[in-house]
Amino acid sequence: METVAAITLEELQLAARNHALPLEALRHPLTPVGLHYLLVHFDIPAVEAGSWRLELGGRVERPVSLTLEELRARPQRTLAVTLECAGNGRVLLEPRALSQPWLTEAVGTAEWTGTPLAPLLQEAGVDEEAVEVVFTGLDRGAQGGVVHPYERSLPLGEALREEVLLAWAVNGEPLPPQHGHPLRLVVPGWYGMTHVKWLRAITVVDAPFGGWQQAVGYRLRQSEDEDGEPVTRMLPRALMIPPGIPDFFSRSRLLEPGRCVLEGRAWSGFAPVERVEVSVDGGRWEEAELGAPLSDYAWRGWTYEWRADVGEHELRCRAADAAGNTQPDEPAWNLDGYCNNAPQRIRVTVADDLGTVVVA
Ligand SMILES: Nc1nc2c(c(=O)[nH]1)N[C@H]1C(S)=C(S)[C@@H](COP(=O)(O)O)O[C@H]1N2
Ligand SMILES: [Mo]
Repeated sequence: METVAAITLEELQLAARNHALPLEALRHPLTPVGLHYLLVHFDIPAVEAGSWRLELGGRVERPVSLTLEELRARPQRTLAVTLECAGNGRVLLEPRALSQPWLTEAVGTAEWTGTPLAPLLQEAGVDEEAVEVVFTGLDRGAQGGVVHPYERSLPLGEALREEVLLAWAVNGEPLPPQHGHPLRLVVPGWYGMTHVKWLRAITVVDAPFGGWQQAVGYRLRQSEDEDGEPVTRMLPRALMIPPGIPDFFSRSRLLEPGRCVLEGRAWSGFAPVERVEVSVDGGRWEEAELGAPLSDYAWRGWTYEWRADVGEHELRCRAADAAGNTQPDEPAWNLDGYCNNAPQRIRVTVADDLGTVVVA
């Protein structure tokens, strides 16, 4: 049996609310919405659909208040975007931060439909002193002993990128409650925390935003008294659909010997994925075949032909992007457990008669 330090009741409570992508769902290029990973810090807020408005203000010449109908009447764009939680891999760090205890599969890819943010900001007239844009959700709670709404900022230059959307639909349907109904921010390439759900306000500011989720949360630090670097874009990662069939409790895999086409998906928020490799039993990394990416901001499929022989095996996969980012063999530790993109490992028992296999 494999263990990590004992899971606390609080971690289990978070894990039961926030679910990951079942790995077999990697077979879908676009993740069906119910299978997309989910992360909600506080509660899913109650939204008054009739009176909801988006307030855009702060350091702009012409603040605006928009209904959903007004937003939907604006130019529309649909983009396939891969979202991954920055805490993905947290539970595999030692010692680990007490938070949502993700393994490796806090990811999903969907087609988000909305209106580009940049023209809205330009129409409102951003002041010369503006440096950041703050996005505020309707949800509130306490974290780190501080009560606050969920809110995050982006540097002005990032907020003005053409692919940044205010989205009201996912995979062609209105956003469901858990994914941000009625409107969420989508910032392709960035880790999940950036994509603020249940958006109620967008505020242009002339000084760096100091809210908890920005100044304390989502920073790579070794100790409490460090400021740390902010977490931004997704590091490369490849995931594999576990081959064969699972053992119920351990979820280790059972497979008959012979040719087995391993398949999975790989993404990076920095640059296109240009290589995926597979290693069997700690051996040489061998190149997988790449499929076409769904968009500039979404994962691409990969396949690798494995000759499975009878015995116990461990499979690993890893991705590298065109900017030179790779997946390290060992994760880089940080206090809050972000950005652990160490390679996924899958144990497989290969046997002629699966009915006789006893999983330890
Ligand atoms: N308002 C609000 N937005 C939020 C969050 C939240 O708790 N509240 N969680 C963030 C985090 S940490 C992640 S990883 C993504 C998850 O998006 P999803 O649940 O749609 O997959 O939403 C982000 N946006
Ligand atoms: Mo997250």
